[in-house]
Amino acid sequence: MEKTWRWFGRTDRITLDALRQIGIQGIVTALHHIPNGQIWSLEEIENLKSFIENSGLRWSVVESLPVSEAIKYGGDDRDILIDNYITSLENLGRAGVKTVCYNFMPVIDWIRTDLRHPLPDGTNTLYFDIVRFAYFDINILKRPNASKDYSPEVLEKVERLSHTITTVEKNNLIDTIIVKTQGFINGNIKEGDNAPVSLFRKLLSKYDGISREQLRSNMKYFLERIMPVCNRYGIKMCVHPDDPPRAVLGLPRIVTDAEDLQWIIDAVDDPHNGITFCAGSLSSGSQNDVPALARRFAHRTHFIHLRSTDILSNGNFIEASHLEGRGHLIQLVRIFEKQNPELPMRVDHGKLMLDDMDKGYNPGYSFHGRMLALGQMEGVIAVVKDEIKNKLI
Ligand code: DNO
Repeated sequence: MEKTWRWFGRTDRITLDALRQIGIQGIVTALHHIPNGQIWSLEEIENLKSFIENSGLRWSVVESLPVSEAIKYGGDDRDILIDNYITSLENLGRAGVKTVCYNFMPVIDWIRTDLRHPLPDGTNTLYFDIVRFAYFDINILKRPNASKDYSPEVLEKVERLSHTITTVEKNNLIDTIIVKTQGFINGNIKEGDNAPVSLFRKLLSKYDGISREQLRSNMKYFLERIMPVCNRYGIKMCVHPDDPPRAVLGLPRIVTDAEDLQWIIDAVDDPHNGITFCAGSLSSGSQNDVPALARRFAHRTHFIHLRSTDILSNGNFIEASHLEGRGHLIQLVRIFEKQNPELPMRVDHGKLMLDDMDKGYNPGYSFHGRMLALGQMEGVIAVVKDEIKNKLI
């Protein structure tokens, strides 16, 4: 596997020189300063590409070229936005950056309720608490009929929480769910936006009446339009699974499990229409057997996120060590190394540890935590390469 690292551009406090020192080969990044929906010019792309290459690295993967909301809900301006998307793809193709990660999650990308969940060893990790999430949905967002989406046990706990939760905790919840996890990945809401909750409600309303089938048909429409260009330039598109892989806040989600992944690759049967195998997102869905998914979809996987989670008995989930948990990363390395030893992989979501704590890194993107995970994965990859070489597997 090619060892890559998500780097947030020139303002990232983790430098490319530091990444070379820890053995990184390829960079995963985006033109983060260009607003969602606008064209990535050839000049801007080449500029960043040379900056990366001047440090002895390569720009391996774009994560993400964001898909605008109107493409997802099928708004009047979707064709213009798809035209812009295609122009950006053509420019990436001309510049030779040919693996592009994207997602098709309506309104909200990845979801957590706690970005600093303390672990017994003194480190912090990311956490999803179903009761706090339901509290946000029912009592803060006040989404009509939201309580229908939760079990009686969860609703009872939400009721109890509503008597004890403080204003600070409520604000943190809003900040975590719709601001801090979204802004840095070119999401819909960013730090400093006024009245994020009402902004969020407005976005949700765009999806009134949009069913799972409709969202699928909008995705197919998008894929049918971009695939000829991907073919011409050899661009591998890879859709990121929904995190967590299930419907949330009344929004459909369509990249959740084996059936969805199969539907996507069948929607336009072209090798350029592929998957980002994010073991972390997939493992947080109890329906998913992650190694089985890897075996089934390795042939269409263009990019891998090595990360793992554990689902707790109360339905919450937590990031697991990269060597443990439902992601079964050791098995995945075996599957993917055999499939294609050139596949780019990045470790995803490290813990906050040592002097990561006060650096203000984007949530999940610590330095030491990710470096530890990278070291662990490198060890696994070395063992697997040795197994393959000596025909042990
Ligand atoms: C979070 C990430 C996602 C991912 C996008 C890809 O840490 O895994 O935000 O980058 O969904 O489009």
